[in-house]
Amino acid sequence: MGKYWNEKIECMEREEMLALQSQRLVKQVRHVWDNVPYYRKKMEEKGVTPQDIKGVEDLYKLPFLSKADLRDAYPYGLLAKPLSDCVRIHSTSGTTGKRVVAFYTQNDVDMWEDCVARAITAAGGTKDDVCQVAYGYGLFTGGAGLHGGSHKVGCLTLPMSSGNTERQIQFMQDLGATILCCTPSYAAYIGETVKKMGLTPDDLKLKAGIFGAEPWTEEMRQQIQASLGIKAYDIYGLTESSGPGVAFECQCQHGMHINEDNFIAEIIDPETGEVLPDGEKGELVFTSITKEAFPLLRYRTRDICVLTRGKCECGRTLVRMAKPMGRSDDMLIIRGVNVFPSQIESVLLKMHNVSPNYQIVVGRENNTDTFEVRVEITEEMFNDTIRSIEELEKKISQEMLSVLGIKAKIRLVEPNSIPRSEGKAVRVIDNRKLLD
Ligand code: DLL
Repeated sequence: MGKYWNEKIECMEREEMLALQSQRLVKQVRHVWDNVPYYRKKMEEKGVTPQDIKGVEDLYKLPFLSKADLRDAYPYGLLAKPLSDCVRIHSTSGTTGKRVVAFYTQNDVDMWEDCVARAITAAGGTKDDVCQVAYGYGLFTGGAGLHGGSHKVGCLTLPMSSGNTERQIQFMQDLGATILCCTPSYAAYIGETVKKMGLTPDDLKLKAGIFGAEPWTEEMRQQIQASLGIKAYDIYGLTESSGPGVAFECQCQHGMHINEDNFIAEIIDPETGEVLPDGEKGELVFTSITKEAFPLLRYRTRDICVLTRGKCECGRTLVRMAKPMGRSDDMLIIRGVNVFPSQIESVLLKMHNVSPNYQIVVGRENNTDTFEVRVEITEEMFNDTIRSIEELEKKISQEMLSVLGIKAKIRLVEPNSIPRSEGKAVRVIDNRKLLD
């Protein structure tokens, strides 16, 4: 088995890819215009018709879609196929407002699973692997997405879902799982539990992990790799665009390759909506050019990242996106300074004697924001002197100030005192929202 799932597409020359995207885009715009009155109205308001879209170069003429549109049109307003042609529904894990529901035809499911198969193959997966899927199953796309891709590759699939961590590890050992798929925070927890159970990575057959659904840093990657004895790969996606597999990491781990034959990516200035050149940081926007049931055009993801072109050493020509540094709506504004949880994680994981378990607590006192970072220390540190604990607090506080530009109160807490997550981690508690 080669290192590509679909070499022709994954290594396609730029000109050819642009021609393919253009042809698919023209067809998709017509499909949406004919079948989605909600978006057609948006196009009419902007004075655009399908005739104006002759290729990728005309993409900028189309109106954006946002999460607010999806909520407005809930549940069927953006459906582009009769419900009788749809075979599946998934939904976002968001906790505020109405959930977003996405619909899939059988062709949509096939395309999605094909994208995930590319990710598994890029992580070294073949039909000889045992793939343990520990993302949640259900409305969340993680379980179903990795499950479908794993089948497609022909791996022996272990549909564990998340939770019951000791049993998870027991199965991993007994059935010789070689690939683990879950959120990075859950992978870190599994790593911790392996150690607690008196096992080492040598007791497991794992070789790779495919982790995504939430931001995670390079430092976190190193920790997970060491605790499980694997190479850890990033995977990106969102319910609105089908699920995991919109982009995936290859062996080179220099950004995630976007499946451009199905999704056209743009980076825009989140304030003005202006399209930014490759290499500039901004909000990621996706246009799905092959989806039938729920084909979003110029969907604003709120994810902040950077695109890089140029051939990767793996041979793929697909554009790469950097690890998203957070969502524009996850960005905290503390005392007027923009703070991303990923910056805090990066500082903490560079320190010795702290674990990757932390929580950011923001509040307000006397009209001023309070900003506290709780972080667990390791067992070894816990048994150390108060003086050395105070020194560590001071060191973290200084480093945080130099990276973020504002002072955080660092509170070192006992090992295992911060709740663990089996899905997406809850890193931020913003008590200011209750006060507003
Ligand atoms: O999280 C889909 C998914 C499942 C991706 C499993 C990867 C693995 P949603 O619940 O709709 O879908 O959340 C989508 O999660 O807009 C990003 O903000 C964030 N996200 C997803 N993957 C990554 C990643 C799934 N690799 C939202 N790095 C997206 C950082 C990610 N953030």
